[in-house]
Amino acid sequence: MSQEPKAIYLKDYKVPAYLFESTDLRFELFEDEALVHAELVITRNPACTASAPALELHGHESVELVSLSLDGRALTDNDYVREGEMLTIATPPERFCLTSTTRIHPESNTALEGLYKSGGMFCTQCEAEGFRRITFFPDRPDVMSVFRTTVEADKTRYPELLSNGNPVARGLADNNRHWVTWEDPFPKPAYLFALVAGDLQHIEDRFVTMSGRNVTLKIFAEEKDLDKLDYAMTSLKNAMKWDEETYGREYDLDIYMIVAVDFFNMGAMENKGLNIFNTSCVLANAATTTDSGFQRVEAVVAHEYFHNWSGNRVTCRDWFQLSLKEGFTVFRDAEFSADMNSRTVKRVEDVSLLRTAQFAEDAGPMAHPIRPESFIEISNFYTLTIYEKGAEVVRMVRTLLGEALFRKGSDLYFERHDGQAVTTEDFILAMEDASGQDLSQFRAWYHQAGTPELHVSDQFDAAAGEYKLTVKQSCPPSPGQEKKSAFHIPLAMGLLNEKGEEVELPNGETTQILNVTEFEQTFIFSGLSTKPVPSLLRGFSAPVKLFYPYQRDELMFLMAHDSDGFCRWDAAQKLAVDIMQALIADYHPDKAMVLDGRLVSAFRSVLDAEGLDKAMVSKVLTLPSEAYLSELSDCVDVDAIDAVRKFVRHSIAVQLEDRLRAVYQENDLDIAYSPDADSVARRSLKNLCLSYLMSLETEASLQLAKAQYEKADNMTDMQVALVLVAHSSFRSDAKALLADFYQRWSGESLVVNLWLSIQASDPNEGALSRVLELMQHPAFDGKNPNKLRSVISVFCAQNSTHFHALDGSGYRFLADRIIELNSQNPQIAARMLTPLTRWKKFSAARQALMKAELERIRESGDLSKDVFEVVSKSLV
Ligand code: 0A1
Ligand code: ZN
Repeated sequence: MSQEPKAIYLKDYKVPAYLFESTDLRFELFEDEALVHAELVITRNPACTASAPALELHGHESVELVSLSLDGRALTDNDYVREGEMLTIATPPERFCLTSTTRIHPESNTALEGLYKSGGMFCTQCEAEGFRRITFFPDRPDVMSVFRTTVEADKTRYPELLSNGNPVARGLADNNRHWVTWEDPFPKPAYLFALVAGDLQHIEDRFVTMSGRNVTLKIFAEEKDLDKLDYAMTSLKNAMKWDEETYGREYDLDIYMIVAVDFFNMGAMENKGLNIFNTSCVLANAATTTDSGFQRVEAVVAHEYFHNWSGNRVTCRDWFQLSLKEGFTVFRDAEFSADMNSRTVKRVEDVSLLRTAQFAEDAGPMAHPIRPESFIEISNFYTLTIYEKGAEVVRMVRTLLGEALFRKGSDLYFERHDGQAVTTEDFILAMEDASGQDLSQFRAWYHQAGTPELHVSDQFDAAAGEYKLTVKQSCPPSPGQEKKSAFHIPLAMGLLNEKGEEVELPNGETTQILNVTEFEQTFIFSGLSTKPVPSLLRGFSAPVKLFYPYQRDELMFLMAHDSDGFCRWDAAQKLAVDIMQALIADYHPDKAMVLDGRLVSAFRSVLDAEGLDKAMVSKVLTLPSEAYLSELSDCVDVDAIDAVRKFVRHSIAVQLEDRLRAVYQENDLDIAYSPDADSVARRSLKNLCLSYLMSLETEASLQLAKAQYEKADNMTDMQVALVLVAHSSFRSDAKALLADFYQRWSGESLVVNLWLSIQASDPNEGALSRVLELMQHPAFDGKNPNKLRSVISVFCAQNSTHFHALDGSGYRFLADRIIELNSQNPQIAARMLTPLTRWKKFSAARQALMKAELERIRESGDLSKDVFEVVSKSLV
């Protein structure tokens, strides 16, 4: 990079000077290049007030301009300026036709943006700014055009030629080539463009929409994966039905296609009518996919489908509005998954992710509001904040409005903005207009970063029968935002009397939403004879950190009595966290630890209780993760957290061994695999018991795990058994089982990824050299993001004692990989850098080592915008 990349600001937004009536593309695909012929009908935008505006088109430096003409007249270098990523034509006519031919190189495109090759097939990824790597075009979401696309390629290698919309013509060409033309009637921004050419097989089904239209559904994959497409098809049909019932949204084209590709930077992409998916988010069958894999497929298929309305029909004006489509769509897919499976379990999982990873992001150097003010590289902003916190903000809108008015608001939003590119402000305005509610103060959630903190205290006046809750809110500073204004926080709460019964609240119900709007506010409840125990932040009604000085006994009381499932789980988490934090603070390698017996008795009662949802039992009995304990620490003590977790897990296993074995047996049923919620719950409880038992490291538990591995008819049971043995101190059994597993599954790329991750997260001595060895294994491919994630990201995130080794070897390893990946795949490089950006959370010794590696990356030269932004912001 010759000069430092510059930031782009929301405040500089200008309406586009030209509109694109139609976009006609013709692709000629070859093994050593692709030619792209574009014919664009362009008119002045009446909304642009500039007098004689220039036409500005984006075009990446990798795009070779072969020819360019305006209304049939060939343009020369003197007619336009090409500088950086822009091609500018100074004063074009009011309405004209621009034709161009560009030459690009999909075969050597390792960034996986634009048109590239995944294995033997061509595919595209255009969001956010990939289209500029294909041809010259205004690559901004507020320029929408009707696309007509012809794809021409060799007939033998690429029998299937796909693009957005409906196929309208096809034919043969010379040299064993063929072509297909596709028309998409819905105007769309370039980021939703897609093309696929390959030797693909597909399954096909049909959906009849609520107005009686027939939609053909096709899911494409390589032939060997045809047996893994049914679950995605079922999920797609469920999602289509759910969106009709829940949001009144109907699908609009005659055909909906999904294609599975091996090489993909993210999870999947909602291109109009032609979704492209990472194989990891669409392929599933019992033999090769774990329960969480099945759930991911269901959620991602639904997510991309829901984008057809929240994203495609109504899109974003600019990339600062990314959460408009992503936050809303994540909220929609979370509710869908909650309806398909267990609602509380889904909530617990989402909150766990938010509280560990998103809160960490919100407290780190890359913290940004869900509607950022500026960025250097938009790819760096596909974050947990935009997606998950964005979904929480939409959830709060629903909580404040109530279900009926929220639906009225979403109907108004879709109706008012169908076919437009809009802003988060438009979303909030529709919600206000439909409900009559004032969301002025609520808007702070869109422009203030950081996780708000609520400090709650209480007072009981026995004589007056009055209970007072005082809530203080604050929010720590984040980059560029020293002081924050007060947020409008919906705080769902209830009160439990001494018998554990819910108290009736002023609204006549047992749960009430407190509108926290001031920095300090007191809420009074009267008519109480004894001091209640408060149940706070029910259902996790706001993405905040809530502090209330619960006694351990009160947490056990809430675990037993709270009517809110989320809060029952949270009480168990808080109890475990409280106990573990005390042990961590007091940790010394030579000092014996003692476990507060209350945790064991709480866990025992949960194991013994009749009729509890098994999925919830297993969530409650799962100890807080290392990542969560780290997030909660001001200064992360890696070794103490690791030692304390092991100690607590082992102590629980010792004291509950018989119960754990009994529950294991009760749930170890010999019935055929099904990914339904009850079966998933049963397996998760059984496997949790097995993991406690394996922490005893007895011969008996080893035999139990090995037996499970041998007899498993599904990947969930097999993988858990393998992890437990592979990470144990039974090294020869570990080696044998890993070898056996690879031998069985070497032909299944996604299963091999599990095999790689299991080894990369193995905490036994010598982890880093094992990782280096894995990277030499034939199963590893340094150009495939899934492989990189399975080895490198898993090592850094899930093998913390080795990643944080005090000799700095883990940090050095990661920095070396980033420097290599920076030019090959900048998006992945920047993403994988995250663990180093958290250096301020660690001891002085580790801080120095981490910082030194960040500096080394910064000095390594020729940084991509992606890596530059993350490194430079982290070093501030
Ligand atoms: N819009 C997609 C996410 C996505 C974003 C960028 C990509 O490539 C850089 C790919 C996919 C979604 O939300 O699913
Ligand atoms: Zn999305």
